[in-house]
Amino acid sequence: MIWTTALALTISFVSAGASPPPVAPDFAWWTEARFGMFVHWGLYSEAGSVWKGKFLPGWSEWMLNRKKIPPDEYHAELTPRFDPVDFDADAWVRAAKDAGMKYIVITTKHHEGFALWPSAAGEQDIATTHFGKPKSQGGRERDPLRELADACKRHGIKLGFYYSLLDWSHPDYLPRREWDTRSIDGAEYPRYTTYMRAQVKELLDGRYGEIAVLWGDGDWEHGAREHTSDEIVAMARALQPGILVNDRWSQPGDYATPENKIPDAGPARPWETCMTLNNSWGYARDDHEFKSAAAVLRNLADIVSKGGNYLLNIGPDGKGRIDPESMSVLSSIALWMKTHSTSIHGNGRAPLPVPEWGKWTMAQSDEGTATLNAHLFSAPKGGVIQLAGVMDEPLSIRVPGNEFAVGKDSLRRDGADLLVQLNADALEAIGKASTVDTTPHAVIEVEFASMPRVLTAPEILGDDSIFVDGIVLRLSPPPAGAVIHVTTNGSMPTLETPPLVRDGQRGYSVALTRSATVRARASWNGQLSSAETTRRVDQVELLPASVCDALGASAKSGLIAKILLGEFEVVPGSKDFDAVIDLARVDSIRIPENAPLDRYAVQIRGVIETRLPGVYRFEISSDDGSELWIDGRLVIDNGGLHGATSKFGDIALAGGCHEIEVRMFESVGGEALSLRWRVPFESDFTAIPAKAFRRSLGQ
Ligand code: FHN
Repeated sequence: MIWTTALALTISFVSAGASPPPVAPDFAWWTEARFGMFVHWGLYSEAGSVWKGKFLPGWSEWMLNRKKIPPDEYHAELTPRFDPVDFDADAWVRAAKDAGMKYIVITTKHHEGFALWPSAAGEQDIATTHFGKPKSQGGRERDPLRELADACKRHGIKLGFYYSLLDWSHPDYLPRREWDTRSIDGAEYPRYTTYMRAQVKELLDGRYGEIAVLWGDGDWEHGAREHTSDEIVAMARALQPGILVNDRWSQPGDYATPENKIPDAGPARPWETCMTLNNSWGYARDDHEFKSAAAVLRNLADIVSKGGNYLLNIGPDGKGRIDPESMSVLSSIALWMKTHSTSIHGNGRAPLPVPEWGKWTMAQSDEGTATLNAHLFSAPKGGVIQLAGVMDEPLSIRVPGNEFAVGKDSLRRDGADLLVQLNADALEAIGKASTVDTTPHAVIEVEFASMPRVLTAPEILGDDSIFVDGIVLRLSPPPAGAVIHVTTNGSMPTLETPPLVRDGQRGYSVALTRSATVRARASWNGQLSSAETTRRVDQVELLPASVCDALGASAKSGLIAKILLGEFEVVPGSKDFDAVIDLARVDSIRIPENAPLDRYAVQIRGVIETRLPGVYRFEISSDDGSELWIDGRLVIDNGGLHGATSKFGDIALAGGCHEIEVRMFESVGGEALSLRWRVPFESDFTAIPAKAFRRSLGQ
C-alpha cells in the first residue's frame, strides 16, 4: 500500500503578516526571453503512453486517467522502473539555450502525484525510486531538480516549477476518479492542501536557488478558497521575491496561459502560449507527429508580434533522454536563431498593420534605437515591403546572416507610407539567407535612430460612453509634424476637415454638450492615416435618487445576501430567490462565507448611497456569470458559464440612495465575485466603501 492516510504533517509556512510587502512580479527577463522550454517529465515518461504492451495515442501524462488505472497499481508498476540513468541536465539546458530558449519550466509534480524531488511532505517521490533512493539504501541518491537547478545556474537560464493542484493519487485529494475504488473514509481535502502548501514551500524555500516562475495547473476541480490559493501565492512571493505566478491557481495570476493556441490578438495583460511539439506533453513512444522547426518559428514570430511568450514543450523519456526527433527540431531552431535571435529576444508588438507576407516585431535598444523586424514567410508582392504610416527614414535596412544591406535608393514614399523596393539581388539574398529546413523565414531589419513616428489613427482617450451635462473627449497627440482631423456629426474626416487645435490646458480635445459620434484621423505630408477612430457618446438624464429613508435604508451599513442551491448555467432571476428565507448580511459585493463551494447562486440586495451626481462606471468580476442592477435597470450583464471575467457598465446617478442588486452563480471549480466603481471626476476604480451600502429595512 503506497499511501498511509494518517499523514501527520506539522507545517509552518511563511506568515503573510510579518513579511515585507510582496515584491512586484519581475517581467523584465521574461519579456526579453520571449521563448522558453516546457518539460513534462514524470513516471508517465517511463511508460511512454504504453500500458500492458498497448500504446495509447494522445496525452501520455494522462494515461492513469485515460486507462482508468488504480493509482496503487500505476505507482507499483512504474516507480520501480523509473531510473533515468541517461539524465544529463547540462544537455537539456544546452539544447534549450542553443534554441534561443531563455527559461525552462519543469513539471515537479503532475496529476499522477509523483514528486520529482525528495519531498519530506509526501511519500510518492523520487526517493521511492532507485534513482533517488539514498545510497545507504543502495540507491543513486540523485535529485533531478537539484541537477537541473545547478545546470540552469551554470548556463544563465531561468528556472520555473510547474506544480499540479490536481492529484489523482493522494489519499486526501477529492474527488476520486470514478473507477478509483479506494475508500474516501477519512479523506480530507484540507489535509491535501496542507500537503500542497508544504510541497510548494519545499520547492521555493531556496534549496533550489532562485525560482523565477510558479506554474500552477489542474485547478479546475476546486475554487481558490478551497485550494488556499491566496496563502500559496503569498508564500511564493515571500519566498521568491519577483516570482511570476501564472493564471492556474484559480486566480487571474500575473499572466495568461493560452494552451496549444495562439490568440488572434494578444491579450492586453502579459501572456504565454504553451504548446506541445507533437501531440503529447509527456513522452509518447509512438507519437511521431512533430511540428517542424519552420512551423515552430512561425508560431514564435506570430506570438512575439502580438506581445506574447512561447513555452514550447519537450517530453524526455524515462531514461532522461530527449528523443532524436525533438532534438532535430531544436537543432534546426538553433541554426536559425544563430542569425536571427535579435528579431525575437526583447521584441514585441510593432506599430504597423499585420502584413500579408508574414509578421512585424519590434525591439528598442538601451541606446534608444528602434528596430522593426520583418519576418518574411513569403516573398512580398512586387518585392515591396510597406511600412504603413512610417514618417521617418531608417538608418539602415539589413538582411542578417549574409549582411546584405538594402540601399537607401530602395526607399520611396507612397503618401504617408514608406516603401522598401527589394530588387532581384535583395530577393536572392533573402532567399538564400534564411530558410528553416526548406521553408522560408527571412528577416529584414529596419533600424531607426529612435522610435519612428508612425501616422496612425489618433486614440480617443478614456472609455466614456455617456454624459449628463457635457463631456470633454481627449485624444492622443499626433506624431510631430502631423495633424488631427475630427468630426462630431458621424461623417468621415477628410483633409478639408479643419485640423484640431491643441488646447493649452486640455491638449487635443473635443468638448460636447449633446450626443455625438466622434470620428478622428491624422494626416501628414498631405496624406490621411489609413485608419480612423470612432466613439459614440450619448447624453443622458441623471437617474433620480430616493431619499435614503424612503427606501427603508437602515442606518446600519450592509447588504442582504441570499443563497440558492442548484446547478445553473444562466444568472437566475430576482424572483427565483423569493422563496429563500435564510439571509446573510455582507458588507460588500462578494461571495458570502456560508456559500457552499459549488452549485449555487447568490443574490445581494440593498441600497447604495452616491455622494455626487454624475456618471458612475462599475466593474463586476465573477466566476461564473453575474448581473448588476441599479434602480431596476440592468447596468452590467456578465452572464454565462465562464472563468473569472470582468465587465464594465456606466450609469448616470443623482446623489442619494439607489437600490442595488447583484446576482451571480457558481457552477463548479473556480469562483469569484467583486464589484468596484469609478466615481464622477475620478480616473481610477476603487473599492466601494462599506458605508456606501445600506440594508433596506424591507429585507
Ligand atoms: O492536464 C494538463 C496537461 O496534462 C498538461 O500538463 C497541460 C499543460 O499546460 N496542462 C493541463 C491541461 O490544460
